[in-house]
Amino acid sequence: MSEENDLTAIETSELLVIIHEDLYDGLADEVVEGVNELLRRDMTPYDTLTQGLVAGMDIVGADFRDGILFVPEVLMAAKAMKAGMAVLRPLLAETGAPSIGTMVIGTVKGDIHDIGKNLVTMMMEGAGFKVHDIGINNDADKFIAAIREHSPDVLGMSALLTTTMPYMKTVVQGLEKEGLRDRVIVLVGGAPVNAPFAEAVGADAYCRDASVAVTTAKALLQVRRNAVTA
Ligand code: B12
Repeated sequence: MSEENDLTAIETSELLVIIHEDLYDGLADEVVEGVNELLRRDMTPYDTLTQGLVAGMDIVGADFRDGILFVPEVLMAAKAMKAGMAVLRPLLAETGAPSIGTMVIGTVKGDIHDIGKNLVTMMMEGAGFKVHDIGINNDADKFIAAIREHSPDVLGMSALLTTTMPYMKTVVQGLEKEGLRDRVIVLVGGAPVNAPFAEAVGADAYCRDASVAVTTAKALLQVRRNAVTA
């Protein structure tokens, strides 16, 4: 976005394209500017996130896959994405919803991808969950320690690599060994994960995106609470 551009004069559809391009080019300040302009136009924080940032990251992902972009460029794009997310985070969390449950979330061992996990955290917080984010590259012991510390209703694990996703099973087995498995609802996600895989590793559900994570967590929590009171 060049400095001469007056964002306020641009159609929203075109502004979205500009944001995607700025994200692609790793221009964090410009992405933030674009996000603020969408919000000024009364686009909801959720639509700004999905149509502005996530859609932009999809383009980055496709070009990374096709060998058009490389790690340094993708890192810059990820930084720009995070800068945009930082603007939206408080707005998404600002629903005033009372705390409806607790979650521990982390990316599994060997994996440093955290954008999707951070998005899930933001959406879950926005839905009224208290979320303890234990970050990236977590081995089973770290997940287990966090569960002991926070006694969450929900455990979320993220993996973006086919080489790291099997580690989710190691974590679930660790929980079983420690007698913790039945205490938490286990949700798994990340681009290579799917429902049959979630079942195979002993998770309760696979969630394709952050909003599915919210609805799934709420639904499974309700089932669990009904079972306790029945
Ligand atoms: C950004 C990115 C990076 C950045 C990460 C920056 C960061 N801070 O996260 C950097 C440059 C560091 C990186 C590094 C690497 N990457 Co990378 N990366 C990506 C990229 C382009 C986008 C991922 C992303 O952020 N997407 C946007 C978010 C919003 O989507 P998402 O993560 O899928 O999350 C959503 C859902 O999946 C779900 N979800 C995610 N987690 C969870 C968790 C729970 C509990 C729930 C319920 C839901 C959920 O909800 C989220 C929000 O809606 C993907 C391409 C892709 N298509 O995924 C490749 C990709 C994942 N990377 C890939 C590779 C190969 C690598 C490297 C090995 C490259 C290298 N040669 O070094 C390294 C590995 C580093 C490591 N050890 O982890 C491959 C993986 C291939 C494979 N089959 O395993 C991909 C698919 C690209 C490709 N096609 O080649 N990467």
